[in-house]
Amino acid sequence: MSSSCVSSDAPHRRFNLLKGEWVLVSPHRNKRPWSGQQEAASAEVKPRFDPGCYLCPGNTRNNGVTNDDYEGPWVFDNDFPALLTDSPEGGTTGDPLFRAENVRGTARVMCFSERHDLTLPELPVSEIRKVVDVWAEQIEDLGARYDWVAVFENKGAVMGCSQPHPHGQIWASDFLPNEVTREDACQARHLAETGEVLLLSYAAAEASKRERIVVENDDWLAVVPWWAVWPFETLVLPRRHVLRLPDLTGPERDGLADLLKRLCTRYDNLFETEFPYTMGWHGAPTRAGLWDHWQLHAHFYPPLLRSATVRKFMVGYEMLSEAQRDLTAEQAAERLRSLPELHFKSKGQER
Ligand code: H2U
Ligand code: ZN
Repeated sequence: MSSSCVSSDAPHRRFNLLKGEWVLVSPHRNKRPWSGQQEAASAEVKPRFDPGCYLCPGNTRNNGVTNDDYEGPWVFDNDFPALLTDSPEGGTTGDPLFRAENVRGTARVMCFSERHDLTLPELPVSEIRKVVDVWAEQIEDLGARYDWVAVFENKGAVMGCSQPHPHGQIWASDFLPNEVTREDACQARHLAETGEVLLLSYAAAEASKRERIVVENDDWLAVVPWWAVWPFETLVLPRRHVLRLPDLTGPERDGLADLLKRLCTRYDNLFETEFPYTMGWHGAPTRAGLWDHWQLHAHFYPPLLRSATVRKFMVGYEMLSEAQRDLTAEQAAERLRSLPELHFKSKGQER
């Protein structure tokens, strides 16, 4: 930490400018013993195609619909969507103590590729680029009709992922969800107060400090953010001002595919496991409006703390007071930076 007034090895709080909230950092606590829950490590070898998988090409899903015989990314309507296209529109309870409003939306599932056995970092960069293109297409398509399009991936059973076939989700809604509303307000305030785009200034500052960078290339930066809450949380940022994924140029999409492969490979190599996380894209809302204060970014929120089986719990003080971490963002970035970019599963296969 560069500030002379805040000690990097004593308890301190850091401010998350994007969410407008503090996180308690307790680096002196790093060595506390652990005899709590361990997750079961999965060493399972998956087949290229699984006849029993609901998401593999040509298979029949739970509801009787047959999947396309697809190659590359493939999107289908979620059979159990949380939002419906034809539910009642626009009503509220009108009761200030018991507020509610009707909402509409839709949900889709996106298989990253036909391969049942390959997670995002195990796909070649050219295949990850196709995933980036489909993310952008989906935001463009649904963004024409909805205020917000959430593009995300829950990876690993520990994060509640229900299907082993590598996939993400897309939910579109006629409202702005809480996280987006908060980021919107914080970014708008920052522009109004400083005349600068928050995450553009932040990316430039991280690029020059070089304390929290995990991977970078000409167009992108992945950092453990100053205000990280999850042990190995990262923030993926373009270096240029970009509002939404569909605005990315071809070379920027290639750069993103390269960065995602390298970042997720480091994640997997950290504990030699398919590193679980929830990741997702935040870009300017697709509702009509002035969104110049926005900067496109992705959050990776991985739960693992000290091995493939020991996770961080957001409980106790965190649920009741505020988020807390022991490992500093700088230590986490250093750990991830020290890892190779050859995937642990390909060890011994390199030529
Ligand atoms: P996870 O990303 O958390 O694993 O969720 C998978 C989604 O896939 C989930 O929203 C959908 C579930 O509704 N799904 C289908 O639409 N059809 C199926 O046959 C299996 C799962
Ligand atoms: Zn499958």
